[in-house]
Amino acid sequence: MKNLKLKAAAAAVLGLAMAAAGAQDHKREGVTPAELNYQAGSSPLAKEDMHQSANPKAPPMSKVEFDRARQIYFERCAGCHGVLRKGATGKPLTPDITQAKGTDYLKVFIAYGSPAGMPNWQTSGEMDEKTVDLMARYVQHDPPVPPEFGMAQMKATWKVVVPPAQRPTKKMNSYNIDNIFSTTLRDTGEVALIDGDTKQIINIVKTGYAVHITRTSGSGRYLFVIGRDAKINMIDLWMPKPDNVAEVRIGLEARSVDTSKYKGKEGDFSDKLAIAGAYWPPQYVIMNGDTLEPLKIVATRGMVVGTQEYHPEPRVASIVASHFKPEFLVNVKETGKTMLVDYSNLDALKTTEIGSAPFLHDGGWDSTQRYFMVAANNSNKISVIDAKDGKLAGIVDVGKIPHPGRGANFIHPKFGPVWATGHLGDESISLIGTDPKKHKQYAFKEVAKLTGPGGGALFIKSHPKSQHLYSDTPLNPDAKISQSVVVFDIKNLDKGYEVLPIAEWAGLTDDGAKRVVQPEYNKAGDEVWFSVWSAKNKQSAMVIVDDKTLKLKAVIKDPRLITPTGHFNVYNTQHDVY
Ligand code: DHE
Repeated sequence: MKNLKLKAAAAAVLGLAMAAAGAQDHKREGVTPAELNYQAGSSPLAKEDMHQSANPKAPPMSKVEFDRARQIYFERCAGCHGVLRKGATGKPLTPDITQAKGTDYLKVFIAYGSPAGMPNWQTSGEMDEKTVDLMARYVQHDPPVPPEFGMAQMKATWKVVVPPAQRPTKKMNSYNIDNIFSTTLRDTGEVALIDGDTKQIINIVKTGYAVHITRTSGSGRYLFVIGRDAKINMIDLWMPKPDNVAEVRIGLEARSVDTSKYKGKEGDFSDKLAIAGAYWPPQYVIMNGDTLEPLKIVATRGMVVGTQEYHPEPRVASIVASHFKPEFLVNVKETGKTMLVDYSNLDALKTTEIGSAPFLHDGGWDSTQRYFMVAANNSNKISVIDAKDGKLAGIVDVGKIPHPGRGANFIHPKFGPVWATGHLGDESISLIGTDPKKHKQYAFKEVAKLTGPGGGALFIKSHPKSQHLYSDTPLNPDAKISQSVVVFDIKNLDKGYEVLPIAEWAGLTDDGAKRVVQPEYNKAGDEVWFSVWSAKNKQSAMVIVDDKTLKLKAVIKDPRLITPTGHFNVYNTQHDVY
């Protein structure tokens, strides 16, 4: 009986939801499992203590219930609905909205999901009826606010393990450091430094929780690794055994880090400064490039492009260092703004604000390193930022939820230099012209669409010395697709793709997910490395393909390679080669 009632209510609510989705939010219809898995990553804020405020209009909740619900919210919901529930890629869930809907309506929504993208938490078996009831009551309470994280907290976490004066004055090892790969070991909070020449692990370095990316210093000597918990580790590749020399936390949750790379008339800034962007608190932090001492914190709270409404938690997504000026390009997700931050004088910080489209996420340079191509992912657009003239060069409509990583540059036989992105939400690969001088008619337009094997694509890559374009699809629900990559011959794109069964080549014997993630070239541009990513308790591996023959070249299997995801070649990362 109870079930029948719930089903009847569900039908009514879903009908309303569909109408609402159709009317206001047609772009989010038909959200794929790939998109949902990708965005519903656990937030380290789940572990932070927060204050429960008593809202008399909300259904009662004990402190124990509130804390349990808060933890679930930060593990499952905050990625889409935002820390303060003001809405991000998901809808806002503030008490004025949720109390008006009421507990029964919310329970149905949480249990059955919606065509606009809400997962069906109960019918998928992820939550039981009690948990759904708990969450329906929780979202009617005032959102608890995680603590701020300012200079005092940062300084308390800042450690210089080896001070600059005690570091080597020259390279003290025989590694070809240009060809070292820093491989994220996501679930152990470590990176594996792998010698690209011998394929041997040099060291496993302890880092922050669920490491996200590695970037290199301007000189290529140091690696900067950032964890989801906003901890940065600085690794010195000149040490006899490269290891951690400094660390700091710049917030409670983060994804991006980079270093100053400009050398020119205003000075040589390589290795001088580092920068990292936080998801919470919404801020970026500029640090000393030698020691990670935090120097300057800048908040990103502000107005959304277009609507010009205030957003209380615009997260900092990709950050990249300009080669044209002493500037960092800081992409602020929810407000849809790229801040060009002039770091030549931190006491009189000048910032150029370029608005394009909300949900700026990942991106990379065109081949001249003048235009930064950044995915406004939930807007289905690529914004093009001209780092030389400090202006918006274009906004390009592409497929559903573009996800380029840093994208791929190559010369198209007809359209000249192009930059490519794959998509999380569909099988297309968009090619965008990037040469406004010699191929003006194609510049910053989608000039062609290739067809990949399906949605769930995360990373795409090419190399100036390669004839190939590789695209992965680790979040595709079909294991055959998520466990392989496709390769296009860039001189014969019409021929379609060839499939490389990377996970099969790894020869793993257990039943792990074996998702194949992120093509990354070696320095010479004649090998392409992939992670075969399984859960923490399953075997994973790295697979290396010969780029000329597209045949298997090597497999690295080691019990220490737990949950490898991104892997970053030192030279290619230092010089932005992709
Ligand atoms: Fe990432 C890049 C954020 C999920 C692996 N990821 C980025 C960047 C951002 C970001 C902002 C750009 C950094 C830069 O260039 O400065 N990623 C997020 C999320 O918010 C999201 C959706 C959910 C989350 O909770 O983290 C998310 N990312 C993932 C994954 O699930 C991946 C596959 C595995 C993991 O580590 O969790 C993943 N993200 C990566 C990698 C890069 C990245 C490997 C760097 C790509 C590159 O080529 O530079």
